[in-house]
Amino acid sequence: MKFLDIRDTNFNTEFAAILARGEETGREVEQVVLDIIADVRARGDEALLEYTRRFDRLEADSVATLQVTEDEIEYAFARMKDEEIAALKLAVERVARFHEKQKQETWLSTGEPDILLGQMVTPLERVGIYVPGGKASYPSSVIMNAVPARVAGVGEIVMVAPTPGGEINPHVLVAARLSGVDRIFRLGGAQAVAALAYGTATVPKVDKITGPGNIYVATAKKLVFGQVGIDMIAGPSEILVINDGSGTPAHIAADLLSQAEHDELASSILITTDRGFGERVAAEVERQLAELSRETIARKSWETYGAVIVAGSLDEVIAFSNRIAPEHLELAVANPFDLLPKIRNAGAIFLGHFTPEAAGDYLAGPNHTLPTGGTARFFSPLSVDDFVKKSSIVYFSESGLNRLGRDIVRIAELEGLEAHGRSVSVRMKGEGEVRK
Ligand code: HSO
Ligand code: ZN
Repeated sequence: MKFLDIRDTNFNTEFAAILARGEETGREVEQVVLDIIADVRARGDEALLEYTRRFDRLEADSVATLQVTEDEIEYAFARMKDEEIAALKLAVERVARFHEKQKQETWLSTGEPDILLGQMVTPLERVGIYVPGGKASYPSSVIMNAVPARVAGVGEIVMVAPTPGGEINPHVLVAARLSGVDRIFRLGGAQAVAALAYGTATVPKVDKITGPGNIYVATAKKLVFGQVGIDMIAGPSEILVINDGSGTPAHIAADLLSQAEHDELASSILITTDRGFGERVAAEVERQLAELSRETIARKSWETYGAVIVAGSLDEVIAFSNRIAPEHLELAVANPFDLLPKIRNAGAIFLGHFTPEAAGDYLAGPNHTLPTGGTARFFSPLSVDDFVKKSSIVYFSESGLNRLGRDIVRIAELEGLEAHGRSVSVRMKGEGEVRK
C-alpha cells in the first residue's frame, strides 16, 4: 500500500503505477483468439466440442448435450436453502424495479401540423450473456446482465458459462432462472463468444453479447464487435473512498477490502482530508486482512494497488476523484449530498456512512456492471438502453413536402446529387414543370 500526500511534488509519478494497471493486452492472445473465432465460424459445433474438450476438460458427443436441462436447474434449486433463494429473488425484484425506470418510450411528435417525427424503441431480438467460470462465477452478475435485458423486452436470453470438468455453479443456474434466462450452454472462452456472434448448428446467433470474462473472452468480444453489439470491456475493479475525517475507520477498511478481494489487480483507494483518520484506516486494513478467507488475493491487491492519500481540502479531493473517474465512488463524509453535485465522473456513487459498495453489488437496484479504468468519463453503467435500439420515424404529408421541399432541393444541389433533388421536386406542386 502507498501512503501518499496529494500535495507532494512526486505524487503523480507515485500514483501512475496504480492508474496504469491491467493495460497490456498482448498480441499472442489476439492471435489465439482470432484463430479460435475463424475455426468456430468454419466448423461450428465440431470446433466448439474440440475446444470445450481441450480447455474445459469436458467430453460431449454433441453441443446439444451441453445445454443445461430443466432437471439440472431443479436440482440446483434443491441444493439451495430457502432463504438463499429468497435473497436472490429479492435482488432480482429490486434490480428489475430500478431498471424499469430506465425504459424509454417510443414517441411521435405533433409539433408541426403536416409532418410527424418520432423515435421508436424496439428491444434486441436475442442476446448472449457470458458468465465466467471458476471463482468469478457470480449469481449477482447473472442478475445484473439478464434483468435489464428482460426489462427491455429482449426476445430470448442465451447464457454461456464454462464448466471446467462439467461442474456448474448451482447459484448461477438459480439466478439465471429467476432472472428470465431462456437457454444455458456449458460453453466458455473465446469459442463461446464466437458461437454467439456467428451462430452454429446448435448455438443461436445473437444480436449482442454482454458480461464479464477473462482476457480471452474480452479479446473475443472486441474482435466480434460490429458483427454483434457488445457491452463495454470491463477492466479490473476499483473503488475510491472520499472521507473528511467523519465515520468509522473499521467500516471504511472493510469497504476497501471488499474491492480488494475480487482480484489481485483490483485497486482500493482512500482519499481523506484527515491524516490521522487515514492512518487508522490503514491499520484497520492490516488487522482485517488476516481475517479474510481470500486474504492472499486481497493482500496482493492492497499491497500493489492500494493507497491512502491525504489531501488539503475536499475541493482538492473532488478534483482528484473527477480526474481518475472511479468505477465505484463512496462519499464517506458527514454531508455527502453537498458533494454530490460536484462529482462529474464516476460509475456508481454511494452516499454516506451506511452505504457500503456491497449494497450496490447485490441488491440496491442499480447495475453493478460499471465503467472501469477511468472510462466513467464517457461510459455509463450497463442499463436497459444496452438492450434496445431506436428507429427514427419520418412522415411528411403533401403540404409538409411542399413546405420544406425547396430547401431539400437546395441542399441536394449543393451536394451535386440531382436524383435526390428530383425525388422531392417531382412530388411538389408546380415544381416539376418549373424545373424542367
Ligand atoms: N464489485 C464487482 C461486482 C460484484 N461484487 C459481483 C460482488 N459480486 C464489480 O462491480
Ligand atoms: Zn464487488
